[in-house]
Amino acid sequence: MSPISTRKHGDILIVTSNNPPVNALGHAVREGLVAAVAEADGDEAVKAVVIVCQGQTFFAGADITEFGKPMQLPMLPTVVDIIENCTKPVVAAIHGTAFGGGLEVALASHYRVALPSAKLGVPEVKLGLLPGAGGTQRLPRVAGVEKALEMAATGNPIGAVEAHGLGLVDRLIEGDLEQHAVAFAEEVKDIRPIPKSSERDDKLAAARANPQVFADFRKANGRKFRGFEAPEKNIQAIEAAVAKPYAEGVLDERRLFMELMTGRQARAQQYFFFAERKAAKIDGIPEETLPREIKRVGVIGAGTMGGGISMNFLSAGIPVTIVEMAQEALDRGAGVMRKNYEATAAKGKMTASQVEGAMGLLNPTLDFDALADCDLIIEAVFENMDVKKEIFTKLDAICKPGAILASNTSYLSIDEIAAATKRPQDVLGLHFFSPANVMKLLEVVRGAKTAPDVLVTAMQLAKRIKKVAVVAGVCYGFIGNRMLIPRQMQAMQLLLEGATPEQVDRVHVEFGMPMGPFQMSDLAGVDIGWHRDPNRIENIRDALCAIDRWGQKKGAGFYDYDEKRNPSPSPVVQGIIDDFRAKAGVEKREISDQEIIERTLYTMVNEGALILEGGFAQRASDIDVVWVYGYGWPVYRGGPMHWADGEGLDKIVAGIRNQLSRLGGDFKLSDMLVKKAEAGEKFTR
Ligand code: 3H9
Repeated sequence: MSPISTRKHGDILIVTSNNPPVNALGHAVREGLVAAVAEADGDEAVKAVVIVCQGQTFFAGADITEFGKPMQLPMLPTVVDIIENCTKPVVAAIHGTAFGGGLEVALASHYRVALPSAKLGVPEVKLGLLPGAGGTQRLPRVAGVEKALEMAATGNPIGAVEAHGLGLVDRLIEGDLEQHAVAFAEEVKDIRPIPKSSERDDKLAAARANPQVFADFRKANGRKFRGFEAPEKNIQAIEAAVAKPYAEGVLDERRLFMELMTGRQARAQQYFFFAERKAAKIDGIPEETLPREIKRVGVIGAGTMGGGISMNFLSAGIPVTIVEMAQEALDRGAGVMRKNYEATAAKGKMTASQVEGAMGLLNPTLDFDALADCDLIIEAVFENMDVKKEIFTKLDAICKPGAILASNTSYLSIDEIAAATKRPQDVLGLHFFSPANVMKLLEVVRGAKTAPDVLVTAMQLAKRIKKVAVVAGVCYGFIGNRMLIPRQMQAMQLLLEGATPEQVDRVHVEFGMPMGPFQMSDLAGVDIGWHRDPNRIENIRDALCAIDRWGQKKGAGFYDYDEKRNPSPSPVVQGIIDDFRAKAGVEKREISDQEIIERTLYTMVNEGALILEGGFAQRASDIDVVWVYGYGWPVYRGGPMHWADGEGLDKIVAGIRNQLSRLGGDFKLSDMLVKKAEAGEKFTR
C-alpha cells in the first residue's frame, strides 16, 4: 500500500503521507506524491491541494538509507518540480521537522502553513551534502540570501515563528493543522498567477547588488568550516542562485550535489548519522525492559565535574541535590553554575527566568543523608579508589532500594566500586566529558553485574539531557581514554626521537582534530595524573610538572603562553627534551609527518581493535561515536575505525609493522585487526 493517500474535503484534495518514523521521502513516497499531483491536475473538481503528514513529523528529508544504492525514479528534484508545476495551488502543512528534502517539498509548494512548534531546516550539510532538490535555489528566493546561507552551510534549523517572520511560512496555525490548512487552501485557491518560489527574485536583489555577502560569510565562518567540503559547496550553490537564472542555478546545484555525494566525507558523515543512532541500542537486553523512574538526581562533589554534571539535569528540569564536604566548596560550585548559566543568558540562549528556574531546582547541601531520596546518585570526586569505595559503602547504607548508584570515574574499575556495596546490580559508570555541561558524549560503563533496567534507564536519561550515550565495558580508561593512552605515549616518545610538540600538534590539527596531543595536555593540565613528587623525574612530563609547567593555567606547559594564552614554542621545554634524549642515548632524527600519523593514529586504531576483541565496546561504530563526540575527531573522517577502513586495514597493519621496533615493549598488535586486514574486511559500514 502506498504511504501516500488522498481524499477530498469539498474542493480541496488532502494528500497525506504516512511513512513512519519520520516520513522520509523514499521511493514509494515520491511515487505517491507524483500520483497525487496528477490526480489534482486531472480532477476539475479539485481547486487546491494540501500536503500533510501523519505521525511525529512532516517529511524529515530524503530517505538516507537509499543513498549509495541505485536511485529509483522519480528522483526528488523531479518530484518537487512536479509539485511546483501543479495547476492548482498546493499548501504544505508543516509540523515537527520539515528538514532537507522535506523543506524542499514545502518550498516547491505554493504556500506553507505551520504549527508554531515546527522546525524548518536544511541539515544536508551535516551529512556532507547540500539540499539537492532545488533547495539551494528556492530557499534564498523565499527566506533571503543571508538566512539561506546560514541555514544551508551550518545545517541548523529555525523555528516556525522565525520562519514566519522571514516569509518562509505564510501562516502560523494554532489548533488543528489539517483543518486550518484546508481553510487556508480555500482562501488561496483562486489566486492567479499561482506563486512559484523558483520564479521569485525579489529577495536576491540585495545580494546581487552586494556579492560581498558571500566573502563575508566565508570569512566569519572559516574556523567552523575548517576541513569540511560541504559548507563551501552549499555557499557556491547559493552564489549560483544569485548570479544565474533559476534554470542554470539548479544545474550548478546538481553538479555540486553529485560532487559531494560521491566523496569520502559524505560517506563518512552519513555513516556517522547511523552510528550515532545505533549507539543507543544495547546488545543482549530484552526490548521490553522498562527504565526506572528518575525524579531527583544526587551529585557528590561540587567541583568542575560535579557542577557541570548537575547543570545537565537542571537544564532538563530534573531537580538535583548536590553534596560537598565544606560550605566554601559548595558555595563556589553553585556560584560557578550560576555564572555559567548567566553567561549563556548573556548570549541570548536562555532567559533570566530560565536561569532562575534551573538554579531553583538545585539543592546544595553538606548533609550526605540528603541523598537518601534521590533516584540516581552520581559520584564525581577525585580519582582515588579508596575514597570512591568509602563513598559507595556510605551510599549503600543510606540510599533507597532501587536507587541507581553511578561513578563518574574516568579510569577506575566499576566492578571494584560496585563490590563495595550490597547492590552491585544498581551500580554503573556514567563517564561525562569535561566540560560536562557542554560535551555531548556520555560513556555508560556496564559493570559485570549491572542490571539491564539500570542500563536502559541510563541510556534514556542520556537522551533526556541531550547527551549521546555509548555503552563501554570495564577496562582501564574505558573506550575513549584507553585509546588516548597509546596516542599520548607515542607523541611523547616522538619528542625524544626528534619531533617537536609543534610538529606533532600541527599534524593532528591538519588531520582535523581541534588540537594536538600537547595542546590538549596544556589545556587539560599537564599535572593530571602526576605523582606530585618533584624529585621523582622519570620522563619529560615529570620534568615539566616539577618546574610548575602545568599547562595553560600556569602560563607554561609544553608551550609558553602570553597573558592572552597565545602559545609559542618553549626553549625551556626544548632543553628538557634534549636532556632526556641525551640521557636515554637516543639519536635525534628527522621525523616525517607520516610517521607521526602511523605512531599516534594507527596505534589508536589498533587499541580500538583490542577494545573490540576484549568485548569492551559493542561495535566499532560506538568507538567512532566516542571519538567524534568526546575528543573532536573530525566527523568528516567518520571516527578512527571508519577512517581506518577508508585508509585500508592492510595499510594500517603495514604501517604499524613498519614502526614496530619503535612502539615500545608493551605494544600489542591486535589479532582482530590483522585478521580483518588479511581477509580484506572492514570494521564499519
Ligand atoms: C536530503 O534530504 C537530501 C535532499 O536535499 C536531496 C535529495 C536529492 N532517512 O533521529 P531519530 C531514522 S538528506 C532515513 O532517532 P528523533 C533514524 O535512523 C536528509 N531514516 O529520531 C531512526 O531510525 P532507527 C536531510 C531516517 O525524533 C529513526 O528514523 N534530512 C531519516 O530524535 C528515528 O530517528 C536530515 O538529515 C532519514 N532522513 O529525530 C534529517 N531521518 O529508529 C535527519 C531519521 O532505526 N533526521 N531516520 O534508529 C533527523 O535529523 C532526525 O531523525 C529527526 C527526528 C529530527 C527528524
